Amino acid sequence: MGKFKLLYFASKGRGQPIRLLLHIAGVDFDDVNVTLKEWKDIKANMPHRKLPVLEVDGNLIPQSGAILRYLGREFGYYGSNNAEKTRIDVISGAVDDIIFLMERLFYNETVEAAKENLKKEMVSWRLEEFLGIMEETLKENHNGDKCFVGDQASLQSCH
Ligand SMILES: N[C@@H](CCC(=O)N[C@@H](CS)C(=O)NCC(=O)O)C(=O)O
Repeated sequence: MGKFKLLYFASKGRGQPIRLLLHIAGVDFDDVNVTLKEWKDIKANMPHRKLPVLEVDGNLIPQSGAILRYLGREFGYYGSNNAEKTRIDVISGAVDDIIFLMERLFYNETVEAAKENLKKEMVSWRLEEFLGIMEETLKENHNGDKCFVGDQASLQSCH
């Protein structure tokens, strides 16, 4: 297997869980920080026209969730049985929900009033509810004394 190359912007966002997983798996990789100027030139050639993209052996893999699961399967961070894999997918789904909301807050809401409402909604109940669900979920495994799934870190530990 060739060296991995991660293309993303110089921010945490959807690229950071992938960086963290590559680090905890001890994988040597090129962490390419694409500038907005460079992005304009390469966007048309990127699958799904979005970043992150993981390049391996000449193949370009888009979609952060697919990349994380690919690396999880490759390096043993995607649970050890179907129940653990499902638990990882469930937690990743909850994280996706909150990321979707945050993206609306930071990037898509152009009208200031709408932004303010969204901020209130986010802080007053969505975030609180999300953290409550995460706490419940953590406690389901070894009473919250270890990690979210099984006995070791898995791909969703990187979110
Ligand atoms: N579902 C995709 C979403 C990717 C995405 O929205 N990427 C943003 C940055 S976080 C992007 O590439 N924005 C630049 C653009 O759309 O031109 C994933 O999880 O990878």
